[in-house]
This record gives sequence, structure tokens and C-alpha cells, in this order.
Amino acid sequence: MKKISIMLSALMLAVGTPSVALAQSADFTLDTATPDLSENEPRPVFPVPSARQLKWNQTEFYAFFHYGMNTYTGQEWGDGSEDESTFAPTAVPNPRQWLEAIKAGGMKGGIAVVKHHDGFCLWPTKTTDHNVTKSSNTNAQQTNIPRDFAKAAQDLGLKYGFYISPWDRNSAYWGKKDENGNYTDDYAKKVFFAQCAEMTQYGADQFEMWFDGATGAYGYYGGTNQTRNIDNATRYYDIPNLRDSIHNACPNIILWGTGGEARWIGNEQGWAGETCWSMGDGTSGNENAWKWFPGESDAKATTKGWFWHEGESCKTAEQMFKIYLETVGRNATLILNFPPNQAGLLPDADVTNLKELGEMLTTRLGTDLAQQSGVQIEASTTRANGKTKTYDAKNMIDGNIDTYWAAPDGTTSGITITVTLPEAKAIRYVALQEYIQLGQRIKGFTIETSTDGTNWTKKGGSIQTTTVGYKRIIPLNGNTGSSYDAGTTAKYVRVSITGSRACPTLHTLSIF
Ligand code: FUL
Repeated sequence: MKKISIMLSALMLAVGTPSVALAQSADFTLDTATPDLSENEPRPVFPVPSARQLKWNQTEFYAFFHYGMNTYTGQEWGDGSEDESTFAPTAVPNPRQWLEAIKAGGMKGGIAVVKHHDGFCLWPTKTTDHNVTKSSNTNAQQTNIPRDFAKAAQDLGLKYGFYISPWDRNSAYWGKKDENGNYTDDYAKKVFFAQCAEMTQYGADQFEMWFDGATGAYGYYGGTNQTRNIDNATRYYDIPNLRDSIHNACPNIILWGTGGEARWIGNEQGWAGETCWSMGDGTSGNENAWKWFPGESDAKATTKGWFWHEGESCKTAEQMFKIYLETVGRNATLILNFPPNQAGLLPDADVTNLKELGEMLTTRLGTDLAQQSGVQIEASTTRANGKTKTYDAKNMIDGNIDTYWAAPDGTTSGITITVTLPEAKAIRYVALQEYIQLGQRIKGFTIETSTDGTNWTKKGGSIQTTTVGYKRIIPLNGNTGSSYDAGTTAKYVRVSITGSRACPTLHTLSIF
């Protein structure tokens, strides 16, 4: 595909725009490819995801592991003054056990915290002495979380990535200013970039790097014990440059938070808006925003914090399933946190509840009735075939995410898609997935069921059936909290599209 980079430099110089914008100029490309008209494909509705954003979205449900100095101090935010020997695991931490547990929980990957705000590094880094090798504890001296985590993930066929806190309350360099009151680039160059580079060496196949947005407070800062802040994280960490360097080393990494390739969903309770665009900000996004910025929901599976704390308990499988429906089922990804304990292991209770969650996901959402033999599907309108491609309704039930149904240009409402099962069954969920390579389009739909094909009942209670996006799961009883009841008996399911930004596309329609 032919692409022309628009070098904004000349333009920017003319209007005197600051250097940060210049550094980002390579990001702006115009797609000048001539569409292959012989395939009659719908034109994209911008913005659209990058290839790496699309792959990232397909990860859907993954774990967060907060482990480190705080595990041994009972804190959530250490101030950076902690002695290295305070990090004293009672056994060599075992990331493989963490990952086996979350795999059983139905997750496709995980992100390990390797440095939190206290600056203590869980690997033998060259960038600071504040790391595992300086602890007097022999288990600590053998700890290398990124190495062991990456290896275990690769062995188990899981995606993986790391959380490296940009804010570092231990480092003397963080937030330091020169004699003229300007921030120095010592921290970015000597510490943070180097730490990110060290991380990339643990595997080129990482899927996400997590940079939280904290911009400073009181800290140890090399023994100065003072309050420091930064004014602009993007500039301070030279994010455009850092992002390019990381992408060069690990092409599939999505920079979360500071770095801007996926957004915070706006709360830590594990829910996205019922309306949720992959553009814009917050719980619902914004239909008119210019940038593809899909939502990630970060939530805790335990009761006391991100890190392990004495006496905490783990959410039940049923509670986690509700969170799943309200995030993955609403066009967001879900990163659910499980904190390893002082032995560097996930506690038994967490492992048990994860196993139950995995079984629940398989029972409830594991067998797509629309993909069983004898199912028929019809759309009231379908785009004309291309030379080799079709846009048939059947593409929604063929189990192939690369084929899709599409409406003709200009048809954006009044469309019905009807699925006929071989016989009436108890059903509880309908899931839809747009072909988001061409942009997120649908903005209104309804779901009805019928036993005779004549009398229809609207389903989903008062749930707002607005956006679809990467994935939308509607519990037919309208209740995400107790979605798995006796179900509704239906032979026919009808999805009506009532509004769309352009002709709608769907690659999958599932019934569970
Ligand atoms: C936040 C941090 O301040 C918390 O400690 C935690 O790591 C959370 C996931 O991100 O920004």
C-alpha cells in the first residue's frame, strides 16, 4: 500500500509550533492507496486501528500482577527510601505459577509490574543499584521477574508485557532541574529509556507496555527527601521518540497511558460505558474524536489494593464474570489484577476462583450456537459481491474473523439480520463484532427473539444497545449481575441495526 508521510515540519515552522509536534510528524500519514474497486469493499470510516492496536484488542482479557517492594512493606506506594533487603521473598518468585492460574481463568495474557513508583527494580538492571541483586535475601538475588515471566508466557502460549513506572521516587534524577529551573533529561536518558530498552531484550513479542500517568509527589529522590513534580509527561519522557524506539524493538507493543495507544476507561471498578467508542476518552469515548484510542479497564480482583496485603480476599468468579461482561462485553479490554504474596506466589484462594471463572466462561460463552450445523442466517440487505470477496450474512457465522457481512453504501438503518436455529433452545447472550479494520460504525441496534418467527420480544432490558465495536455482549435478561438464569427459549434471533456512521459491517454474530 502506498503511503505518503506528511512532513509537518515546514508547515509547523511557518506557524511556530513547538518541537514536540515536530517530533510526532512521522505519525501522520495519508493513505493514498487507490481502493481495489473490483472487490466492492466499503470505504473505511476514520479513524481506524493500526495493525498493532487490532492485535492488542484481540487479547481481550489479561492479568495484571502487582508484586515488588510494597509486597513486603504493606504499602501501595512506597516513597523510594526502602532498603533493598526489605525485599525478602520467602521463596524464589514463580511467575509460571501466576500465569498458569490466569490461563485457567480464561485470560490470554498478563502484564507484570517490574518497577513501581518506589523505583525498586525486579531484575538485575544496569540503571540503578536499587534492585533485587542488592538485597541480602538469597531468593531476592535469584529473582528476575521479566526473564522468568517472559519465558513462562512463551511456554504457555500467553501474551505478555511489563509495567515500568515512569515516576521513580528513588532516583536522584527524577524531576531534577538545572540551575536555570529547567528539567534535565538525565532521568529519561540515563534511567527510563535504558530500563525500557532492557525490558525489550526480554522478548520482541510483547503486546503492551504500561506507563501510568503519575506526575510526582514527595519522594526519597537520591536522599534529598523532597517534593518533586513534572509539568508535561509526554515531553519529559520524550514519548514520541521512546514510542518509536520501543516499536522498533517490539513491533506489537501498545504503549498504554502515557504513550497513548490505548486509553484508561476512566475508573478502576471494572466497567466501561454501555456506549463505548474506540475513539475519544473516558468510559464512553467519543464518536467524533479523530484518533483511534481503544479503552482498557484496569480492575482489582482482591479487596485491599493493587499489591498483596495480609487478610485480603479475592472476588468470586461470579463477581469477576460481571466485570467481564461490563468491560470485554462493552468494547473494552480487561486487565484484572492478581497480587502475588510474600512467597512470590498467587494465593490458593485466587487460584481456586480463577479456575472457577475459567469454567464459567467456557460454560456460558464457550459454545456459539450460531456456529453449529443447521443454522440459517439472513440479512434484509447485503452488499454486492466483489471479484473474490462476498459480504454475505453467512460470513457472520463462519468462525472466520477475516470475512464479514456488510450493507450497501448509504444503508445505515432499517436493517434486520435473522438467525434461525435448527430447534428452539434456552439462550442467554448475543454477541456482535464489527469489522473494525474499516472503523467503528454502528450506533444503534436492537435484539429480539421469537419461537415462531412471527411474534417477537425485545431483549436486553434497559441496556443501551448503541455501540458495538470490537465486541459487544448483551445478556438477554438485561442484567450483567445475574445474567446466567434459566435463559429465554428461542428458535429465532433478530438483530436490527437502527443507526450507523456508514454502511455497517459485522464479522461475527454469536448466540450463547
Ligand atoms: C496507578 C498506580 O498509581 C497504582 O499504584 C497502580 O499501579 C495502578 C494500576 O496504576 O496509576
